[in-house]
Amino acid sequence: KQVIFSGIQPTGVPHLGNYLGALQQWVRLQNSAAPSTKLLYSVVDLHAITVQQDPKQLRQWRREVLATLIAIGLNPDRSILFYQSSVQAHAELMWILSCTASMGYLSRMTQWKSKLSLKDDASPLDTSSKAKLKLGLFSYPVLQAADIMVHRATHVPVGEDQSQHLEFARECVTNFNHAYGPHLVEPTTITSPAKRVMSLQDARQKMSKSHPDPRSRILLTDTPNEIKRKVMSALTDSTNAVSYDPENRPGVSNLLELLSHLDESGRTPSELGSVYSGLSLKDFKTILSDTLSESLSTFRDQYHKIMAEDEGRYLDHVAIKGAKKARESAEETMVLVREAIGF
Ligand code: AQP
Repeated sequence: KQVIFSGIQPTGVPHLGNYLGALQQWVRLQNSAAPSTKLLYSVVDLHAITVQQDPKQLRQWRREVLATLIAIGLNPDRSILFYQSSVQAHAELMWILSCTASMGYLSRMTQWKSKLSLKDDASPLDTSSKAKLKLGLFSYPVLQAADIMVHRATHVPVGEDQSQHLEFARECVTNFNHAYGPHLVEPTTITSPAKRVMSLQDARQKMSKSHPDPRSRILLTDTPNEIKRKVMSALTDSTNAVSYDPENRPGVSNLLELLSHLDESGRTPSELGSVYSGLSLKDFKTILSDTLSESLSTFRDQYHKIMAEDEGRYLDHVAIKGAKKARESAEETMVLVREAIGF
């Protein structure tokens, strides 16, 4: 049986990178799935607290992210939408997997190293820097593995930045099954054509919710004016012409890639580079910002409608219903796991 699982952190309003890299694929999978396929999409709030969050803000972001999932087209009657912390089995399985997970493997994770600002060849950290590092941030991929395995997910649609974590999740399955028998399922990673959407302010960094410069990302809720301001101030280079050359012109190439992901006729970035080669950067950016505003307008309307309806606690209702179904789904696995371990 096919089971699709993925998650998004409630660390802010989702941006275009989240959408093109993952969320859009979640909707496609929902809409093309066979009736027997189980789909679970989680707002992974346990992951969000690996960095300290303001409780009021976190509660608000959870609602906003849940509203986003519905506004992009996920149907709570078809896909199970839930807050991760409502299903305790995620944390329980994480502990169990921790007992067979390799520290050495975890310490090689690129995301862990980048949070430490470590390069591959960096020297070891001193004692005071080590004291500031939190265990949760280090063991985050084990929780991610538990999220996937607790629902026996066969397919996990994520952005390319998560590939290494999925590889680790498969390693967790192997370790557990080797120790206790073949109870956990090995998941397959599904990546979107937009594998990695880059920052508007630095085309070598991925677009991210937590980057301090808000101009580096387009939020799905941005108004046409905000989109225009951000696109116009996107960092390009001193050549006032359009061409696709990711090596030498990363800024403008990133913008062409964005346009290509939104292009209804499916033109590649390099084809679009030729189509717009006669334009100034300013005119090209205007076309991109108009296309973005247009593409996000239906989402924006839906999102505001859902948030307005929330006076009637619509989102709470969705979350309660989703948590109940997700708990049932997780419990099916946990019964097998507890039995296999000897509990
Ligand atoms: N720039 C990106 N390009 C393509 N895919 C992306 N994803 C995130 N950024 C990009 C994918 O979006 C899904 C949800 O991401 P997440 O919120 O769980 O975590 P993240 O990868 O850590 O995203 P952010 O926006 O960078 O959050 P912060 O700043 O809080 O760390 C995932 O499938 C991810 O691959």
